[in-house]
Amino acid sequence: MNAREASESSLIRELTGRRGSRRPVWFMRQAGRSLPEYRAAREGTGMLESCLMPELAAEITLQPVRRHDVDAGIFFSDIVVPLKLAGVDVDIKPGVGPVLGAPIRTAADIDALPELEDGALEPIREAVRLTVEQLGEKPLIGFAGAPFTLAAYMVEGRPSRDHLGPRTMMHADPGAWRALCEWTARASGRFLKAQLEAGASAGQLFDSWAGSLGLEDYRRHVQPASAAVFSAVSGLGKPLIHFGTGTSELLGAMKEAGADAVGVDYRLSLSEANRRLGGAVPLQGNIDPALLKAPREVLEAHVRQVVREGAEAPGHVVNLGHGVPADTDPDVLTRVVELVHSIEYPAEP
Ligand code: 1CP
Repeated sequence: MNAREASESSLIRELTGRRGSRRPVWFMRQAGRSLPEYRAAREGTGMLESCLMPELAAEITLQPVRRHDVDAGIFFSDIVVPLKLAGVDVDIKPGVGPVLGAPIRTAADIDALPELEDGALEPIREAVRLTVEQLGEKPLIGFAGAPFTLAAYMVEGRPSRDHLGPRTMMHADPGAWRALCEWTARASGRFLKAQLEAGASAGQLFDSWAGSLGLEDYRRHVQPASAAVFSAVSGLGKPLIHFGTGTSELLGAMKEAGADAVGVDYRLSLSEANRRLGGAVPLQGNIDPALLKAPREVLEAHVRQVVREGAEAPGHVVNLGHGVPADTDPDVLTRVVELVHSIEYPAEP
């Protein structure tokens, strides 16, 4: 898609606070295990290996766009792909998630981390180019993991619930913590920049686990590194979304890190999120994924409420409050898209 078409897409209009002709909707984890065509395409190929096969990554990115008529593709990759491309021993284990061969625990471990070279990102650029070519007039969203969420996997060495390891490190050895966040910020910044330069129309920074932090720790030990990722790409003029879960108390600080729009999880109503952000920030969210399995009329009433509350903000992109659960019936998602598109939408005066 050329730059003019992209800037007029409903997604980009809402993210920049301009109403368009249709209310945009996409879903976090719209590509993935909920789709039989995804399971077929991935058969016999490892997760990280798939991310580095440009034709396969493009095909998987396009699958949910074809099936659901969502208003954007989200690039099929993973937040740990830049670690892998830098040469860190990381894998994504089925049913578990990212696992490191050797967790990063000391200043010496951090010093020894290999730097992500720009040339290593070529498979990512190629996959984005192929995807954008086939998406036609729909925009592609690029993404990266925020420094805290990435560092949490690196320190714990695997998924964790309370992220005690990284939260201890930021206080016990603030110098090492800062160095680790600077490393992850550089890696994520380069990964996101490669996608935006190759043709993605917007970017999302996932700080999925930032909700385990209090506001003071977030501001002192995390926000500067997230701000560094935003500033690495802010010159490209593409709207940037900042999302985390359990981050109701952090929304203002996440906006201040340099985002144009804020993703809200399912725990906070969009009306309240809009109030907390001074009515000045486009919002994304926040259908509760749990309701995808509720009776049709219960889900429909919830979606209508999300849409009503989103209309109070200067822009609204409909999404879930976190990712699509793997066992979701894909037809339910298709119906949510139809419903969102069918609700009367105020045209620009
Ligand atoms: O075998 C499989 O199918 C692997 C499942 C899977 C998929 C489809 C993983 C492992 N990652 C992905 C793709 C992915 N990951 C995308 C693109 C697809 C899309 O959104 O449609 C994106 C944007 C991500 C980002 C990602 N990876 C996040 C942030 C978003 C979120 O869900 O909060 C996180 C936290 C990860 C880590 C990760 N990768 C995979 C899993 C299962 C996890 C989470 C593990 C945990 O619980 O800590």
